[in-house]
Amino acid sequence: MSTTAAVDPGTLRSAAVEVLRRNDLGTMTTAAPDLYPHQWSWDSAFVAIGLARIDVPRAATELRSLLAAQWSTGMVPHIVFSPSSTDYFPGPDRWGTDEVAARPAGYRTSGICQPPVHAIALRHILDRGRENGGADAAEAERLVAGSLDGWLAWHRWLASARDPDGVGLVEIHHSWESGFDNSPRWDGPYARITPGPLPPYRRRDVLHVGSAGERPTDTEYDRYLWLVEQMRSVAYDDAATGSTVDFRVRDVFFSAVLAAAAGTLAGICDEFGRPDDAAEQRRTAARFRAGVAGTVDPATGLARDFDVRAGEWIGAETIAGFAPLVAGGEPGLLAAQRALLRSARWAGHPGLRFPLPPSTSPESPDFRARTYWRGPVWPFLVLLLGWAARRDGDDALHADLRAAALAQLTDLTFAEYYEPFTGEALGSHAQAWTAAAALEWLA
Ligand code: 2M8
Repeated sequence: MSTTAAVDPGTLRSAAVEVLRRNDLGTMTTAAPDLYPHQWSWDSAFVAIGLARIDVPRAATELRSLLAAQWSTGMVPHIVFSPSSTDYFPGPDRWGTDEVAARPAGYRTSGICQPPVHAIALRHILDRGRENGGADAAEAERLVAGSLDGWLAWHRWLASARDPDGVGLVEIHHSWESGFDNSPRWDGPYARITPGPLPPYRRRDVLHVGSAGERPTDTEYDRYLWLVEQMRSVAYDDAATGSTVDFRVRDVFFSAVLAAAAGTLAGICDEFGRPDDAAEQRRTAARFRAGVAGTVDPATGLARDFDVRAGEWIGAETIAGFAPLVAGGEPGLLAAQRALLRSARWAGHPGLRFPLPPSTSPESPDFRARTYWRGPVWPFLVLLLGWAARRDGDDALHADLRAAALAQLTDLTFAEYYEPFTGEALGSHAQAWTAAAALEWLA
């Protein structure tokens, strides 16, 4: 197994910058040029992290553009549609959000959300701005001052509307909210859904990848579209959605991201003279950290999602099981998770092209090496794990992930995901958050 970089860092950097430039629509960055021609919520946070390495004001603009589409409830929508493309399905007409009063005028959006990485991106922009000083520092400070209330409202909405009972886990209503669309995590909940009548539709995603087999199946897409119909039928009202929708899962990885983001936002609140907000965010972080830790299966050492409708834990062996590493937590738990991450069931598997954790364990019967969220390696997730490792003082894990990630990315495709055994680039190429991950690792 080789982790030797095939190209020099300058070449990798220039190529990554070029990908972000190509995806740049001016004030928003598309997640990918053809497959995803709009702004996605958690993609844009990673994009902002990468942009902060090359252009602090542009990074600030990325977060501002996303936040401008925040609903009055506090929800940050998972897609902000660009008016310049209709080449994505489901588009805004299918979502039917134009009539929703909570959506800000002038923005077309989806009606669901994605994991709240944004405060982590805000921290990166602030740090890069201060390192650079001068106009960059001033711009980063302006961004924080002007957007802090929006990020607080976003976290508050998640902590209330999506965890009304205070269990410390975020409930999601569509696997698109998790960002792990067709992960084996969701096979059980989807198997229990029988879609009702659907208006006819034609998928566009399969037109933009090498093989339709890399993407979710038509059976899965029918369920995805059915959930959209259900939420649309109640105009995306928070309370009504919970009692209407056929997919209700407490998502452990989403919850871990909220814990990490709330902890990060607390630090920013301190620096900006907001001690009460800081204390509130620390309470949120502690609540969701505890919620995440409470899901760990003693038999496998992995954290688990919970299917609310079925009333059962979800035992799939996926990278989401490492949620405690993202959330942070008690040292013994983190040490056990790090050992598992490095083990032969994960990044230490002897057949891997690069020692990086695949999205599903290669030892799991659910593993599919080429299929989207069922096995391939996702570079942005590796970056998130590396960030969390450094936050929690595991510089060795950070360094090992960095070396392997950079070696993987020197193929210069900036693929959406990679086949774990061969390193083949799969899905979309020139994926924005993959290029952003390269820039962050390089720094
Ligand atoms: C994928 O999800 C979208 C739907 O949101 C799709 O397949 O059409 C996921 O990988 C998701 O995590 C990601 O944010 C999005 C854009 O990269 O693509």
